[in-house]
Amino acid sequence: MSKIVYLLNGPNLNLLGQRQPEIYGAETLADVESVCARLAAELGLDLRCLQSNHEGQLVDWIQAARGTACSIVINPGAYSHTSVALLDALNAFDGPVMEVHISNIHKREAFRHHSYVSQRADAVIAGCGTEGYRFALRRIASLVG
Ligand code: CA2
Repeated sequence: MSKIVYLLNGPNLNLLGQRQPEIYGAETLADVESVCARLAAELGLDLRCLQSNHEGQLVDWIQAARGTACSIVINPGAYSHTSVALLDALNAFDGPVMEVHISNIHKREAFRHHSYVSQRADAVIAGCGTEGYRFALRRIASLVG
């Protein structure tokens, strides 16, 4: 079985480490991706890191993961709260889906409390900072390993 895992980050997450460190921490997205790639390798997983500000691009990548990747880790950013298209795309993917939010979306504005993606996600990690991505990878390793 493939050990490829897609790590998808949605809109504005390219700005990590540049603004709002009190909410999202000080690490850049490049920092997060390189730490995750190292952990994934230790866990025997092959990580593909992708970020886009565009909903359709994220849909295309989720479709590309079908038949290629064993699992998806996704922080859909604000599209979590709006996108039926991401939910539909994830529903067409067969492996485990881990939804990660750096902040605790339930402690924030009411409009962040609902995520369409959570209806498909096998696990939802919120409020653990960027460590949440690493928790997701460890969970994948125990599911597919
Ligand atoms: O907590 C999370 O990871 C979120 O998915 C982040 C999204 C937000 O819309 C979700 O409700 C929760 C926003 C990401 C924006 O990231 C920035 C990082 C630094 C500076 C500005 C934005």
